Amino acid sequence: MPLANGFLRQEDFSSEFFFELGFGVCEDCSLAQLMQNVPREKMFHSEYPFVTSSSRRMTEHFHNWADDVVRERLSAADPFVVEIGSNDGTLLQPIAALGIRHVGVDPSANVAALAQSKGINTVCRFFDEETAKDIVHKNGCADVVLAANCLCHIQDLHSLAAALEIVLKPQGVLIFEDPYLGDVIDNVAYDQIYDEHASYFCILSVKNWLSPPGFEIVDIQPQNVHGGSMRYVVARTGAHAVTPRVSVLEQWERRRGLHLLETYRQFALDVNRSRELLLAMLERLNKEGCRVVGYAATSKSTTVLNYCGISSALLEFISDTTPMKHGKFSPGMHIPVRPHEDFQARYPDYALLFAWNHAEEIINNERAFNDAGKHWIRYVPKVEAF
Ligand code: JHZ
Repeated sequence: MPLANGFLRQEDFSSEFFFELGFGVCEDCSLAQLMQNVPREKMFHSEYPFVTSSSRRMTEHFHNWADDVVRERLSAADPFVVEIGSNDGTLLQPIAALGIRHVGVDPSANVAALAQSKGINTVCRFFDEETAKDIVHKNGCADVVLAANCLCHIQDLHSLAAALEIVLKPQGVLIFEDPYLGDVIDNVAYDQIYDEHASYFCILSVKNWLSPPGFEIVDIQPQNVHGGSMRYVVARTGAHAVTPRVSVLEQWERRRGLHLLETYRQFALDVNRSRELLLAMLERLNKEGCRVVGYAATSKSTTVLNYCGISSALLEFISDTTPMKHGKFSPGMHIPVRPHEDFQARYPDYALLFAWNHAEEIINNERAFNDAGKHWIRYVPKVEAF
């Protein structure tokens, strides 16, 4: 597999980086994880092409979350908030606008600069123990540490726990959100598996990871974004009351077998079947002479295109709204990425929805596409055209 966000120019095809994408689960701690990690500097750098605010729905989601944090968690005098993986500052923006002390941490210089340009205090580096010490030295410890779709990107979870011990106040909370393993398995959302996502969390694995260093999950809140995410509220053991929701979900995970190898063997069969069905549909449409275009050059699309072997013979181009991706080619399969205007200028017969997680927002924005008698193709939770 190539890098999920490794959109590249033609002159860079010959030096493209590949690695073996393997997905496994630890029978001791239940952590679903990549079997081989890519060096972090290869993925997060000064040309990181994903910008959080690329979805209006996600921007609303993050602003609502920030409002909840301000209302429920920042009653201390002169509170201080840290965000790990702050990208363009979308989540911190409402907090910064209230004059609350904050710092965002992100290793990708281009997105960190976007946040800085909006007045969000941002340090451009990886979050680890050294970064935590520096933050505490300059600002004191944090009341709240936030992380949105970020902790699953951090490969060394033990070092991360040590950094959290350094940065959090005794009564402080870590609130993080990541795609939920239960939804990945249930919806056969295998495209969530790619280089950046080192871990695929559930209650069972988060508990096993964070209990030894002295933390516990005090609350969980399922989120209807990115195809099913989980928000975990974590505190030092005994510091806050634990809601019954945590054990209810843990029991469901055991019944669902998220700790059992046989669950993942079945998942592998389901993933294989999904590939067969999608390829069969694309090949049939190709034979019938239909034009098919990809919609949104997501990180997830890299897994689907390369795993299924979908080339530009089956997919004319991929439409995307991110200027940094335009004129480049998709990682591995080298399908051209073009501006959204090219999609609108001449509708294809079918659009393969790589951003199925934003389906509601996109289908609503593109009503004219369906009205013109054109069709979407989706492959999560099942392969279908509509
Ligand atoms: P989207 C990213 O994954 C990367 P991706 C990251 N690794 C992660 O963990 C998840 O987010 C959470 C385009 N788009 O949000 C813009 C349109 O073209 O599913 C972006 O290129 N039109 C941090 O990349 C891409 O989709 C639209 O109307 O899978 C973003 O895709 C919309 C809404 C998006 O994330």
